[in-house]
Amino acid sequence: MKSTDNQVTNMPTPKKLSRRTLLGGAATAAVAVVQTSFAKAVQIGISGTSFPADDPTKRPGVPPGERGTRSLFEKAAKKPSDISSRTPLQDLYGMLTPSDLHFERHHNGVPAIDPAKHELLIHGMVEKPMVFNLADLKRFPSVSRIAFLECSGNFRTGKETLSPQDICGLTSQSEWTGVKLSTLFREVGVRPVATWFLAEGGDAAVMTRSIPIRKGWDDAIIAYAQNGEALRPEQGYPVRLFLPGWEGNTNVKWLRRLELSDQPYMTREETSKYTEPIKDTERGPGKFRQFSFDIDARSIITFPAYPNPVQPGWIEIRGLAWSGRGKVSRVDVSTDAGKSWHSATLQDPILDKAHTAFRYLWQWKGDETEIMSRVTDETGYIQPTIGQLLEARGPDMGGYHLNPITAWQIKRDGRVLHRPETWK
Ligand SMILES: Nc1nc2c(c(=O)[nH]1)N[C@H]1C(S)=C(S)[C@@H](COP(=O)(O)O)O[C@H]1N2
Ligand SMILES: [Mo]
Repeated sequence: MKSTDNQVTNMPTPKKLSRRTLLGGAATAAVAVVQTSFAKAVQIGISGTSFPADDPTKRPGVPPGERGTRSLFEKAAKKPSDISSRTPLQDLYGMLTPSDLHFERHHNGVPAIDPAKHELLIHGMVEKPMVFNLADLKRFPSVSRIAFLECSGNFRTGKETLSPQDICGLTSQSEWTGVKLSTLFREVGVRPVATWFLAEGGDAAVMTRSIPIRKGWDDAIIAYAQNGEALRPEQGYPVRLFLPGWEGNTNVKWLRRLELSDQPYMTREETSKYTEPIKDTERGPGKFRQFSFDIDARSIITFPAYPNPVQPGWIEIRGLAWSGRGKVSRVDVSTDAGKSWHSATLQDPILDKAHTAFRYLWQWKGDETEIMSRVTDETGYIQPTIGQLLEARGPDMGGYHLNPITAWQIKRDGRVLHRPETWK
């Protein structure tokens, strides 16, 4: 083992096991790693009879429990701030986000709601205003769909020591189950004059957003379940609006009211927030884009990525790609700082408005370089560079809907660092 391995890696170098090391005797590197983690587990006080013995074949294991647990060796966590917490994309596999690692964004905390008392009112331009409780909602035909949810403020840059979680951890993917909003629209008899509806949450932020009616008729879901269980409180228990492919903010959690109207309501979240400055030349100076609902296609390499180092040899570059406008059609990967591009393998299933896993096999010879990915969605939209975003949106792009190609610098010693974007 080279000396750098001990300093930087949290993945032990696979070591060839001889018959002698297998049968005991000198401690192998792999065993040493396990013992270190075990010691940590003891330190944080989770050990006890349930934790593996030195030799787990020598005493019975733990009996089944009421709920499963994650291995104590696994450290993936959301690293919360006061207002949000981010999915640790670099620690996950495949296309689904474990529910307890789904990102969170709350404008005034997570309310505690008794589902027996919660009601959803649908009124305004309808024939028959109605109130539905949770049991009512569950009696309607249900739908399930796997789709991502992303906050439109999902972007960070500015220093090298940022992980995929830091840069774009405000996106997660679940299977959402509930009743189609179109089913409820028919039930209440939405009047043809209605062109918008207001969605209102029952949290301390009383989040409100105006949504064009066509999204309600199209694929909006009143979701009460996520990944096979009831919604988590953080995700809007007991019901949230789920709008596939639309900016996270419109997916109102703890949903308590829908009001049908013939115009948008111009709430705080669609006037002072969640709008983007547009180029002076487009509509005159000081103009903002409003109701920018679609999440633009984006991809990110989650391995290799900071903080995990690499070693020379064959590396499976892995990442996620998604688009709010449909399916991912292709992902290209560059391992020479954007000079040449190679098409990555997409993992089935490739779903509409869903995180899609990609991979590309690369032999790293140990030279310094930059790697990056670029997605194209089925509308033909190609993920832009930060320069192209600037060109299209102007120098003051604001903080929403930023989806630039993200590059990782690979250093000679195997360190992987974010390449900060510079434009301000
Ligand atoms: N009622 C309510 N709904 C809300 C919010 C909120 O604060 N209150 N935050 C919004 C924002 S900005 C985002 S990005 C998503 C986050 O959903 P999540 O916490 O389930 O990931 O919920 C949206 N819906
Ligand atoms: Mo958000």
